[in-house]
Amino acid sequence: MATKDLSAYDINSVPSAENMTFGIVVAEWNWEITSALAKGAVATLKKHGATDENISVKYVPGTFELPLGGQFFAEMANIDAVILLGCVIQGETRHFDYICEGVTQGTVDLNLKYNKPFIFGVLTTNDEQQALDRAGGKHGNKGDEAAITAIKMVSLQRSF
Ligand code: DLZ
Repeated sequence: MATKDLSAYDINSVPSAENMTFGIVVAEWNWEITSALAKGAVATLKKHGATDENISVKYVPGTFELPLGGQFFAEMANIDAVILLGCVIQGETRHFDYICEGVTQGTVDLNLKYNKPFIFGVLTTNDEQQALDRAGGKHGNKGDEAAITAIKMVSLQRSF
């Protein structure tokens, strides 16, 4: 799968998601962008066979809250993989750095603690245009890519 441009990925290289269950956590901050990521992720999961009943979408206020939202899924539902979707845009203060550090380490911790895939679908950009370019714009939709990564990781886990 191409990492820069999803239009180049080989659809046949993606396993069927027919019997897989997914949680998606979406940050409400930068909603125009995160809602586009979520739309892409859901459409891609369904394109590969996931059913509506097997996709659960929940919302958290900001990207910083994504790991806890993911943990709620891990603790409370029978979910094969969780996709975390957010968008952090560089501002004038160091808030950007703290949010990015928190969500990154939090996501790593979830993967290892629960031994299941928590997919990092967070855009970390210098400005809004860069984010729009990656949420259905000229660089594709990173929500699609997160969905494919989730399917592949569930399939990998099942292969062991
Ligand atoms: C506070 C804040 C700021 C300044 N910027 C963003 C951002 O660009 N993207 C995002 O998802 N969230 C942002 N937030 C909110 C934090 O993620 C978090 O919701 C608050 O700090 C409360 O914990």
